[in-house]
Amino acid sequence: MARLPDENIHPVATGRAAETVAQHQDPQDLVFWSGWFCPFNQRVWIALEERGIPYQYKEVNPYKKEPQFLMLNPKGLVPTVEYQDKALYESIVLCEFLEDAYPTYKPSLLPSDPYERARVRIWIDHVTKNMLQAWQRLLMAQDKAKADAARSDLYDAQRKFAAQVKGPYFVGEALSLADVMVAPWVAREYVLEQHRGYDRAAAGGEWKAYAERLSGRESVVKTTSEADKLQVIYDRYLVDEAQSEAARAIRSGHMMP
Ligand SMILES: N[C@@H](CCC(=O)N[C@@H](CS)C(=O)NCC(=O)O)C(=O)O
Repeated sequence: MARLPDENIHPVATGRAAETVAQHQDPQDLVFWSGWFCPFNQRVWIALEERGIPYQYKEVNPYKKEPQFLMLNPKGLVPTVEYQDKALYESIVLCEFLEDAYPTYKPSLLPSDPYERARVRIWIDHVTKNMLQAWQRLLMAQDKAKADAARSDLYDAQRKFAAQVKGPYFVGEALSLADVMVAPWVAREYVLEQHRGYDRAAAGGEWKAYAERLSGRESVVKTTSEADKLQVIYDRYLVDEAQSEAARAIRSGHMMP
């Protein structure tokens, strides 16, 4: 019998992420409605931290679909942002919004060169359509054939992405949104290593070096909670009992929401 996904979720961020939460309690123009465990959410959190944008952190459990939260985001998903009392959502849209709404906060995470900006967006699309789908399929795979296929697709997606990384980051010296979009899943690769026979090196030396660099980045570390709290959530996916929108989508062969 599948348990509801909110039952065992630790209610708030822990470890380094809890320290970051504590520093962002004062009211601000921007309220960040966050689920500490969510990788989509962490994208926005990393962007906020990288750029030093003032924000007020508020924790929400998106699985409860509370009416007040659904009024902000009809999908009932984190991340959600309230900016000057108007609500926005979708992690990629939100990161782009932060670029538009806070142009004076440096560094920008989009390169100034139009070609490079477009290249960043092309490879974010690759992350969405290829890398994350394979990641989630591998996480939820219940037999060897499915796991092997998903792992191979994931290595392929990571290898292709790594070939585009100019180094040390996607566009060169500066961090960009291409890196931000990948970082939360890189920081969670240990789950696949421990449970799904994943090996970073099998995606190639370029991916391995890039992934190590990215997961050690301060903005990633300071928005990451303790591994044992995260494991409770991943346990549900590993036995294919998760009831999130993402789990349902992967189970039925669709793209994640
Ligand atoms: N496409 C969305 C995905 C966000 C998402 O799936 N968030 C999950 C947590 S990681 C959520 O809120 N799940 C609640 C649910 O599935 O009911 C984005 O990029 O922001």
